[in-house]
Amino acid sequence: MHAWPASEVPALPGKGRDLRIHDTATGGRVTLDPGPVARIYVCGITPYDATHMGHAATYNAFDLVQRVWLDTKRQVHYVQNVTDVDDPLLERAARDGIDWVGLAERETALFREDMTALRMLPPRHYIGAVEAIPGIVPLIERLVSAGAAYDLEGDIYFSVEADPHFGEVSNYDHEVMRALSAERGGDPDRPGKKNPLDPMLWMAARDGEPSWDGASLGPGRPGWHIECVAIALDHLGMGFDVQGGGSDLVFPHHEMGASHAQALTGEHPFAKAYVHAGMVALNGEKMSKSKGNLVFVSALRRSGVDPAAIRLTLLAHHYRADWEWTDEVLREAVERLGRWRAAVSRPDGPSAEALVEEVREALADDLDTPRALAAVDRWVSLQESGGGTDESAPGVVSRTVDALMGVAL
Ligand code: 5CA
Ligand code: ZN
Repeated sequence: MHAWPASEVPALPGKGRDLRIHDTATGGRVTLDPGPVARIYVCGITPYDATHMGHAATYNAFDLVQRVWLDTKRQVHYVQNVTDVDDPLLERAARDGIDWVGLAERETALFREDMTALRMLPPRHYIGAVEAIPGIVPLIERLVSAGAAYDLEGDIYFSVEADPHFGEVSNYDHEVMRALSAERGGDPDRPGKKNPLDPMLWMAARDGEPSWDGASLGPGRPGWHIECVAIALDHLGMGFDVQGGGSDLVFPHHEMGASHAQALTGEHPFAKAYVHAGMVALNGEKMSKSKGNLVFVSALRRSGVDPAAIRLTLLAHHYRADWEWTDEVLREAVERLGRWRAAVSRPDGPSAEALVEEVREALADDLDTPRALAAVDRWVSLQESGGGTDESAPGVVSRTVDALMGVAL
C-alpha cells in the first residue's frame, strides 16, 4: 500500500537528545539508544469511521517519537499496518449494505488525507492485512509445527503457554485479562480452548465472509494479532525499539503480539519499549467507532478549522493522559496558533537559542508537549511585550515548532 507524502522536516541548530520514554512492560522510564537506524511499529487503523480525534492523538504521539529521533540525525524505519480485513470492518460493511473492500479503501484514503493535513510523517512501509496474508500463513504453520498452536473445529488458536514471557507486557492478572479479552475481540468462553485467553491465529472460512488460501491451514483469514507480528517481523525484525498504539491495545493486542513473536523466534523481547497513548473521550466516554461518539479530523477541516490548530489541541495534552475533546480545547488552540503566527511574522525578536533546547529537552523527557508549548508561549509573550533585536529568532522558532512538533506557523 502507498502511504502519504512527507512534509519537510527542517534541520535545527545544535544537537538532538536521546528519548526517554515510559514503557508499559516495565512500568518505568527507559532511555532508548537505537543506533543509527531507529525501528518503530505503530498499529494502524481498522478502516471504517476514520480519522477521529482519538486516532489523531495516538498518531501524533508516535510522530513526535519519530521527530525526536530525526533530530538526533538517526534514520527512522517506521512501519504501520491497516487492518483492512477484520470482524468490525466486515460487520460495518454488512450493516451499511456496502462492499467491505470499498469501505476500507475509502476510509484509508481519508486517513491518508488527514495525516497529510496534520503533518504526520508517513511510515516507510504501510502494509494492509490482506497483502500480508501470504507471509502470515507460514508463520502460523510454524507455530502449529512447534506445538505452540492447535486446531479447534478448523480454527487455529495460539497457546499462550508457549511463551514463558506471556503476561510481561500488560502485567495484568488472569481475571483482568479474561475480561479484556471478552471486551476486545477475544472469545474466552468458547468451549474446547486450552486456555480461555488463547487468541485465534487463523479463522476457518465462514459462509458469506471473505477467505484466502491458507495452505495446510485450509481456507480462512488471519487473526488480528498475528497480522501485526508478521508485518513487524518482516520489516523490522525482533528487538525493535518501540511498539506503539493507544492504551486500549495493551491487552490483548500487544501482549499477544509479543507472545506470538517470542514463541516463533525463541527470542525476547519483541520490542524494547511498549508505548501507549491515553484515550481521548467525548461527552465522558472514550471516543470509539463502536459507540459512534466521534469528532472527525476531516469534518473539522471541512468546516474551516486549520489542521495546525487541531494538531496544537493534541499537543496541549500529555500523550499518556486520558482527556476530553471539547470546543473549548479547540478554541484555546486556535487562539494560541494565532498568537504564535503573529509573533514569528515580525522581522526580529528575543533570542530563541534557549527555546530550541527547552523544546528538545521537554520532548526527549517522555514527550512532554505541555512543557514544550509552555516554552514557546514564554518566547511569544516576550515578543509581544517588547520583542528583541535578533533577526534570526522568528525563523528559529518557526523551524523548531515545525521540526519537533509538526506545526507549520
Ligand atoms: N487496527 C487496530 C490496530 S492493529 C486498531 O486498533 N485500529 S483502530 O482504528 O481501532 O485504532 C487505531 C489506533 O487508534 C490504535 O492505536 C488505537 O489504540 C487508537 N485509538 C482508538 N481510539 C482511541 C481513542 N479514543 N483515543 C486515543 N487513541 C485511540
Ligand atoms: Zn496492531
